[in-house]
Parts: sequence; structure tokens; C-alpha cells
Amino acid sequence: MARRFSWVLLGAAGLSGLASLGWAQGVPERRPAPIGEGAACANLVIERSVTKYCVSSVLKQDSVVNRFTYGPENLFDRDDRTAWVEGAPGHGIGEWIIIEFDGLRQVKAIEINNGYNKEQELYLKNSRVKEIKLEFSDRRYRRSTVALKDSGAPQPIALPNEPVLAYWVKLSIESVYPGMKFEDTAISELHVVSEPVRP
Ligand SMILES: [Ca+2]
Repeated sequence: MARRFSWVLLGAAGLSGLASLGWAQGVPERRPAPIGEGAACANLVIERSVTKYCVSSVLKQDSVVNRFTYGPENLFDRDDRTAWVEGAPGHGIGEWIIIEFDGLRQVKAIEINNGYNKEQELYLKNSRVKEIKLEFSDRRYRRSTVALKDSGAPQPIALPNEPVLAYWVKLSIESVYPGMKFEDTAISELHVVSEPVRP
């Protein structure tokens, strides 16, 4: 693993947490999360840990129905009836979600509920993610594209074949299963299983 990377060498002090993960030779790069001004964000607070979910765009509320919202908070509310829906023209290719932790964490798993799962009809009318691009705060992890099933059931997003230490993760829509009616891509839930790393 380490052979692929040129590590930032640090003194041994303060690296015990990383050493336990086999990362004794360096710490991950802390690159600012590329969250632009147009992004919409919501905080997931669990105990004292704050995880920020930001999305590149949000579908506007339906002017007729005007009851449903499609913001980033829908990604972590544990409710399949709510979804983040991108608000870009077309199917939202290139639209993204950034999940930013409040410190360095080891990412163990990422799980997604694809599509708008409120009803089967809505699922089919809206687009689902077919391929998603993964990027981490540390450039030493290669960007990877992961294929997703056309299913609203929880499914894992494959991670790199190595321990992933990250301050944030970015997921970008690369391709979709097109909706039968709307060019709007939806995700009902997105969760990262992670543990804090405290050097
Ligand atoms: Ca939801």
C-alpha cells in the first residue's frame, strides 16, 4: 500500500493512532473539501460528532404539491420516503455529495439507498445512480468509479482495497438509470460507517 504513495514523514510522536492502523509512516493530506458557494449543506449530529453533508444542487420544491423538499438532510434521516434530488439540468451528471467529518476518520463502509423510494412509481419516474465516482480528502487514494444496482435496497459502495483515512469523501454522479418521467436523479439514504482516528 505505502509503496504507491510518497508519504509525508513526521516524527514518531503523536502517531500512535495511525501506527495501530499500519500508517506509521505518514498522515493523510488534509485538503479543503471542494464545497462551492452554491452548495446546500446539512449537519448530521450523533452524540458529539458532527458530519456535514453538502450537495452541489437541490431540486426546487414542487410548486403545485409544495410539500416535499429534496435537500441533503434527506440523505441521513433514515427515512426511505425522503430523498436528495439534484437540481441541475438533465440527469445531474457531475452533481455531487460531499460528506465531511469533524476530524480524521477511518472509513469502514459506505452504504446507499438508490433512487426515490417513497413509492415504486416515484422510483421509476425519477433517475437512479448507475455509476458513482469516489474521491477522498487525501489524493493518495485514486479516484474510483463504482457501479450501483438499480435497486432501492441498501447496497454497499466498494471502497479502495486499503484502509481509508479521510476528512471527507466526495461522491459524484457519473451515469444514471434514466427516470421514465423526470430527468431528476434521487438518492434516498447515504451513510458512512467510520471510526475516529486520534493520533
Ligand atoms: Ca431519506
